[in-house]
Amino acid sequence: EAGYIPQPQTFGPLGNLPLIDKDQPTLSLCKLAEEYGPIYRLKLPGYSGLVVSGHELVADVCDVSRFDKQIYSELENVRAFGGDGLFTSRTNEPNWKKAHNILLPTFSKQAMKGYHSMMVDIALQLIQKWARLNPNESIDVPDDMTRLTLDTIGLCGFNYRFNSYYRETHSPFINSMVRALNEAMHKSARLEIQNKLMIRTRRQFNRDVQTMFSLVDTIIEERKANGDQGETDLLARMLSGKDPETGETLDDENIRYQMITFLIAGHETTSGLLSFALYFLIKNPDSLKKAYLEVDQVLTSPSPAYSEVLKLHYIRMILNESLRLWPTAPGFELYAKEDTVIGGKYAIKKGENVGVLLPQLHRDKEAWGEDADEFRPERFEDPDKVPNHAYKPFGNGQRACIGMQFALHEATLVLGMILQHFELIDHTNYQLNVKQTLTLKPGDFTIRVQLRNKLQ
Ligand code: MNH
Repeated sequence: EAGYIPQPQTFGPLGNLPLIDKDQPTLSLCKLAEEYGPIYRLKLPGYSGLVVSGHELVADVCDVSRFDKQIYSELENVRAFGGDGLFTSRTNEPNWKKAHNILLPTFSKQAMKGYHSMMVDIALQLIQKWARLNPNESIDVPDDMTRLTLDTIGLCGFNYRFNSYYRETHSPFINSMVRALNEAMHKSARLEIQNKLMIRTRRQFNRDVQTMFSLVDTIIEERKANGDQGETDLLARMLSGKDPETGETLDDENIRYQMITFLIAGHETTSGLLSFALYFLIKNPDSLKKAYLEVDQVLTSPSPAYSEVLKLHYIRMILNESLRLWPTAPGFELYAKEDTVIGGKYAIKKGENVGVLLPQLHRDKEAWGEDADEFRPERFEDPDKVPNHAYKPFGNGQRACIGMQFALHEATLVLGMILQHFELIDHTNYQLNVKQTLTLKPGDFTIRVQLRNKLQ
């Protein structure tokens, strides 16, 4: 029998828009899923599609022979500065496959060896900053994590130091990037006529795009002028790497887009992950205790070795579980390549949009069990027992996250080093309040820390 797909209440030309909190769109979509179930229809100005969050339906839409990544309205807006970089290109644009081929080896698990010491360099800056705080000074967790992840991708990516720990305010690049991302998200929620009238907003957006271009173009020019100095960063590989299929290299404009893409993708999501992980640890003393035991066993010197990070199994499980409950990139968008049927009964038309709603999928009780809402890293102890189609924090198929190993190596190292050095103090009895830009993070989250050796 044909499946009926429910749709929440619509409001004329606004469709379902009034049901979506523009500051927390993902949480609004999750609420609707609670009410309407694992598949529902969503209509917004300029958008119509299905929202799926049940594990069986997601298994179907993750079939790459039937569904492909959709560059939805917000991503289309991000193309103003991400261009045909990996994240915002369509799979059939020539530069997607070309850059994918050239860059895949530079993001392999093996390649992390080459970035490790640069990651340690930045992580030590964070540790030193925290070690010098007075006992009554508190730490803005997402803010310090953002400084860390930005500096890390700057150094590993382009041998560029943002030096975020040496400045009170963020660099102009970051201010422009945050403002432009925000505008890319909000623009889609407005009617076309509203956008036309917002002249100042549009001018600011154009200025922000130019600010990002000029920093990145300067780095590329300087690197080209100085020639090959034996750098092993991403930029060096982008300048010299050849597509094994065609022998071509990336052009300068595309390298600019890739650099901006890595700076965006490489900083927001990983900083959110580290922030949520610290949140879960302060609220789950048993997990925290196990984490301390592991760290004390594995990390024996002030600057961890690459091989030690690979031994931080429980830390890795904590990160996996954090990404399950709060996937910092909370969804991805697909379209049907042909007419098809999902879940054995829902007819999907060729070209129709399907969004995968990750926080909801990751709490699907059919896949994860009755305790799906609880933080329990042990779920990831045995990789064979992880319900893979109910866990997609890094997306799916060939369009999945290319930076996954990078993010996980960095986050494991940093979380390990934080626990190696500090007791975490939940001085406000923090109550989670999830903030959304394009990605999720815990809002207004502060902690205090105390050097562990002071306690002994
Ligand atoms: Mn990442 C794609 C999540 C860290 C670079 N990333 C994706 C997608 C998800 C995702 C989900 C798929 C989006 C879609 O289908 O539309 N990424 C994450 C998370 C983290 C993360 C949760 C950290 C935690 N990502 C990183 C890092 C980098 C990076 C770090 C780079 C240094 N991500 C990318 C790029 C893509 C991507 C590039 C696009 C890949 C492609 O389509 O070829």
